[in-house]
Amino acid sequence: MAADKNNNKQPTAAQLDEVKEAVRKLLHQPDYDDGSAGPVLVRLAWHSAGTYCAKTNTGGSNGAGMRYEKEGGDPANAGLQHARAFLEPLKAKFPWITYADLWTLAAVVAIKEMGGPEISWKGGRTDFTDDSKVPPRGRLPDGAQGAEHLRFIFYRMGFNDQEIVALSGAHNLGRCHADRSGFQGKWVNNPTRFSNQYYKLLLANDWKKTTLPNGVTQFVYVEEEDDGAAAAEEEGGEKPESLMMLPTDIALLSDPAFRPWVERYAADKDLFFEHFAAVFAKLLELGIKRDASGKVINDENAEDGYRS
Ligand code: CCH
Repeated sequence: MAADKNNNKQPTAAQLDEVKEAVRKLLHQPDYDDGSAGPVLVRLAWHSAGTYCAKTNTGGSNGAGMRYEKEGGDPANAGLQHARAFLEPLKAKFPWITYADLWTLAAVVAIKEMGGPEISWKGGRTDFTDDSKVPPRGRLPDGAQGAEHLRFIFYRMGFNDQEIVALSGAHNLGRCHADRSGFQGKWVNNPTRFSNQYYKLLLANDWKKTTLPNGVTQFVYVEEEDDGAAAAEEEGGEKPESLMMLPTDIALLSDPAFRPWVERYAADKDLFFEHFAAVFAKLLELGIKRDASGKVINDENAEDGYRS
């Protein structure tokens, strides 16, 4: 973003580059999960934006409401304190950037760095100074449910069926943690590499419904010997764990409007990247009103983060 001489509070392109470089540097976390902070940073941005309700024009990534217990304590956000903690030193180093901008920008940088597409990102989000505008809990999807629930949640934000399937491709990244969501495991063998593998695996495998010791139901596929050995080698000799899908992921296969998009994205990585970049950029802009210069104007009472 170029410096705007009428609004000297906007960061310069050089300032933003410094933040992006700092995000790239923090992604490598050898002692965390699969060695990268990337996946959980992507989930942070998604959950910050995914509270949006088009009808009431509430929620969305503006405000960084997850800093408050009202939103941060939503059981759907369990584990995202790790993502916020990863970014805290950057907020200290670059106090001019708002949390709302930092969380969304970090995801865009992480996706690119993990081999994904370039996603357009605009800054200028403000941070709430109290929790009065924080959206109610319960707006984020529940992995135990099916297609109807996905439509209920994503139509509320203004997405269509194709966009729901494209967004779901983020499950190429990261994993489920029993102590966060109750689900357990990763969707793909290399969960720190952005690809269309998730769709390929959805279609290629015979997913078996299983109930975990904690009573949670998910779907698993245990790899064949050969694939397992290759994956183990790739991951440094560790025994391969079985891959998993949430009931909501499996719903993409059984629904007649979702499935054709799963098939297209499995067959065409470039199409998936193009559609994912567009829909993720849209997600991050939900609920953000800008004037002609791009300045965010929807929250006149919020602290302006660019006042250093
Ligand atoms: Fe997701 N996701 N997600 N998800 N998600 C989980 C983890 C990640 C659902 C449920 C879960 C999106 C959509 C959905 C990521 C990105 C996106 C987990 C495990 C559950 C459960 C959490 C845990 O235990 O740590 C459901 C239901 C939906 C419905 O559509 C969308 C959209 C995105 C982004 C565009 C990422 C990334 C992760 C991995 C996080 C990590 O910590 O590794």
